[in-house]
Amino acid sequence: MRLDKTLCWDGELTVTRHDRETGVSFIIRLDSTRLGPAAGGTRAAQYASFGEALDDAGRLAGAMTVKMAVSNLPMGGGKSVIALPAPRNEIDQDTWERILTLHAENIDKLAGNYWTGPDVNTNSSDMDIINDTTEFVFGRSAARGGAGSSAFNTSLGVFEAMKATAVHRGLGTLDGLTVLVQGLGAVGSGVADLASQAGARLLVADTDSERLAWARQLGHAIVGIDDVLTTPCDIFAPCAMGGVLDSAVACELPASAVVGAANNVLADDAAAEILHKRDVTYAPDFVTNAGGAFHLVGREVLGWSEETVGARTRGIGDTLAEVYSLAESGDIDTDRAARILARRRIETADSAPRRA
Ligand code: HCI
Repeated sequence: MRLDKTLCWDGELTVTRHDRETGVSFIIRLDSTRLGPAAGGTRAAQYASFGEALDDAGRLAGAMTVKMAVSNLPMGGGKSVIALPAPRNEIDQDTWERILTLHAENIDKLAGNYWTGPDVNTNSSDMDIINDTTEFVFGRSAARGGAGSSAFNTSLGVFEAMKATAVHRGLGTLDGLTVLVQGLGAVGSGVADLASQAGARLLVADTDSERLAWARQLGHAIVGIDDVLTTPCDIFAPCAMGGVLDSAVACELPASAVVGAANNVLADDAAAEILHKRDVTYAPDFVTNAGGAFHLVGREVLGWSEETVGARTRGIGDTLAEVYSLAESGDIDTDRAARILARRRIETADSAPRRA
């Protein structure tokens, strides 16, 4: 039997469902429950094929596994994809609520082995709707007893990662450095704010004209979306979609470092190695963007105060320093080094899988 390559995935479980009425396909992938129940957000997007949606869910679930492990959080990795038949903004509220409810039914059947949360195109209000059907959801609104949006804390973690990376590179503080932020959504705009307050010169790119007007008002310089990967800067911060750095881009990127918020920034296996050879410091995305997980898991599972969430998020700088040190001593790329640290944590965990 010849298997489709998207099915050759070494995670633990894939659940799929199709809804004829809306034309939506649902995918939940549990990459690993070794450290605890699999957790990871629900992404709603259009995909060219079901295979691409499966592949995306698998890669994103895998990123959650290493993120939780390297961040020392007692959760595994999973992710959901809701593959839409039309752009999200063309779906009316009743249809959207039906979609979320069907997704919530699927989550509920997994009986706590998978916990969802907000991701691209889903927010706290959507988590409230999911919570009408299942309890296994992070990031509900505060009114519903949830921790709300994790965007600010994610931005804070990326900012800490930028500071640690600048020090590692011998660039000192962010004051006077040029930071290019790609994507001014909730997380990217927060990163731009924090870097600007620290004295960085901001270059920003987005497809949305309102967001660009906001940036212009703050005095940031605008870079065209087609020029992002060829504009010189000290730190490139990809905060939009993943997959922006393939090998060809890695060969040319005119930056000293890459420190962003997007999940799965690297588009192929060789990109990290190429950046390493060119002495471009790559801060692994699953280390830098863990602030969201600290906020959600910290507040909702571990009972942390805001202060503890803040302290653990600032610790992202220390984790990165560990990654850089391991990469240097082994002359390996930073993505590999961070995966080694994650694997160590997974391998030294209790042999019995834990439940919530
Ligand atoms: C993320 O890191 O992608 C968001 C954090 C998160 C953590 C747990 C469940 C859903 C989302």
